[in-house]
Amino acid sequence: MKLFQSKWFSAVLLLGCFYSVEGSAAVREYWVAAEKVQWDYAPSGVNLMKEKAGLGPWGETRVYSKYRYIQYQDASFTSVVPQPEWMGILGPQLKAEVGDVLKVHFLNKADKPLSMHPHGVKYDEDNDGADLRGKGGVIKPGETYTYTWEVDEGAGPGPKDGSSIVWLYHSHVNAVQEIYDGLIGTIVVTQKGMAKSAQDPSPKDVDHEFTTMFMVFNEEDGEEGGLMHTMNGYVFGNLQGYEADEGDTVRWHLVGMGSEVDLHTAHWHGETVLNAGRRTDVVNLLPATMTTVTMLADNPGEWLYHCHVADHVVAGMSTRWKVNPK
Ligand SMILES: [Cu+2]
Repeated sequence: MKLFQSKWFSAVLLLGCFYSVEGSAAVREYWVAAEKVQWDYAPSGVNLMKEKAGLGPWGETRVYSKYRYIQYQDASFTSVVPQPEWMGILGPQLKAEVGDVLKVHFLNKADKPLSMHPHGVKYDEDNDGADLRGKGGVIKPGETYTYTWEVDEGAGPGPKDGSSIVWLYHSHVNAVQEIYDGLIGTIVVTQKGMAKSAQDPSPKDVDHEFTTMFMVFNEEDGEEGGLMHTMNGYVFGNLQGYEADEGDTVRWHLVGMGSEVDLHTAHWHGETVLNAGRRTDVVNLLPATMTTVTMLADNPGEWLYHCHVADHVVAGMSTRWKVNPK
């Protein structure tokens, strides 16, 4: 059943990305809207790591008004492409293989000017999604803009990387505010020749690609109860759904965001990872760090996965992930 669910998810995600060929390049089209939402940092209502400890000051207000990037099936922007549970507040994961072109049709369904600015991929000024000079820098409410991003060699894995790497995208009209709003997501680029198929650019040598963003959202001008120490927008184990089977190869795409408080050290219990050829079980992240590591999930169990910074753990930056036995 679990296997069936994960296959169903990837099929839907494939439907959500329209694949075509122009000349020699594969074009991958996505439809993404920015929308105002209500976000619950702990939808279970409890501390799932230590129930008796409660949610502390962070549980006094759990729901805040946020913005999110939401993926739609097509240009009608009517049916939402469902995301795996573990993606949390992140926008859709835009996937491509080196040599492809990403076309992202952006609709601003929110109440202020917004944009999409990508890291890593190649763009001209009109497709930078930032600054006032390019056409894509400021998209007003109700307007649509199509960003064209070239996934060239410089956007792909380097000699010491695995077969795929992660890049951020985020709104960049008032970038600081909009990242804290929740307008952030990732792009994953697979090495040329390593895609599963023409339609699915995920790397063929891994079974799962999980993404985690470590960031402290600042909801109440620095008041402790509004400093939400999140993994993908969730606190105290409310981030659910990281699950692999014994023997699977798992790729973890890690990103950090925020300010000086955002020095994070992602730590998995139960397994180690390869980080650009080095073996570890802790990966350090600073704001806008993008790191991809690979794990052989060979140790069944339900394991902790948390930031190792002392006061971040206490404030809820932790969850669990699972390796099912064969
Ligand atoms: Cu941390």
